Amino acid sequence: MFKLIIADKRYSSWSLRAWLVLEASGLPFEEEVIRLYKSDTAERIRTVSPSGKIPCLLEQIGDRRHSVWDSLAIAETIAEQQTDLWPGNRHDRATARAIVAEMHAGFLALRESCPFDLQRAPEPVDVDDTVKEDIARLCSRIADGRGTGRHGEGLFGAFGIVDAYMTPIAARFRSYEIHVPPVVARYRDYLLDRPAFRTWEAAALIER
Ligand SMILES: N[C@@H](CCC(=O)N[C@@H](CS)C(=O)NCC(=O)O)C(=O)O
Repeated sequence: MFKLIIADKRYSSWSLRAWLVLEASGLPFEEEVIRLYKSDTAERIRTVSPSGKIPCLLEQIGDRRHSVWDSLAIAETIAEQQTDLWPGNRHDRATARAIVAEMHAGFLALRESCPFDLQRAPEPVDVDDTVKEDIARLCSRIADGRGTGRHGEGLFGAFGIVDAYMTPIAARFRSYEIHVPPVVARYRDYLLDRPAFRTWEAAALIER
C-alpha cells in the first residue's frame, strides 16, 4: 500500500499532480497532509522527504520504508505499474513526456504571477509579456493535442499523466480569468469537472 504525503490541497499544485496520477492509476493509497507555513513544516517534511519538498510517495517494503520524492518521479513510479497513464503510441508518448518535462521545469513566470490557490475568488490580474508568452505556449500545447481528433477528452486520449500536469494550469486559467481559445476552454472545463479534481477541490475549499 502506498502512502502519499502532500501539502495543503489549497496551495500545492505539485501535490495535486501526484495525487491525480495515483487516483487515475486505481492503485490503493492513503494520504497524509503536512500543512505549509507552520513552525514545524520543514521538520515534518524532512522526516519523509530527503529533498525537503512534498509530494513524497512512501512504500513500506518489509521493515524498510521506501521514499520517492518529486511529483514527476512519483508519476513515473506509478506508471511502471499502470502503463496506460502514458499514451500507447510511441510518438504521442514522447510528446506527452516532453510537455510534462517542460511543465515540471518551466512556466515560471505564470507560476509566480498567478500562484495556485483554490480558494481564490476568480478575478483577473494584469500580467506581463513573459506571462502572456507562457500562456500562449500552454494554449498551443493544448490545441496541438486536442486538434488531433484522438478518442478521449485528455490531451492524448484517456486521462493520463500529461493531463494531471495540466490540471493546476486549468485551475489557474479559471481563477485568474485568463482568456483562452475555445478548444483550450473545453479542455480546462473537462479537467476541472472530473470527479477526482472536484473531490480534491472540495477538501481544498474547507482548509483553514
Ligand atoms: N519539483 C517538485 C516541487 C515540490 C515543491 O515545491 N513542493 C512544495 C509544496 S507545493 C514544498 O514542499 N514546499 C515546502 C518547502 O519548500 O519548505 C515536485 O515536482 O514535486
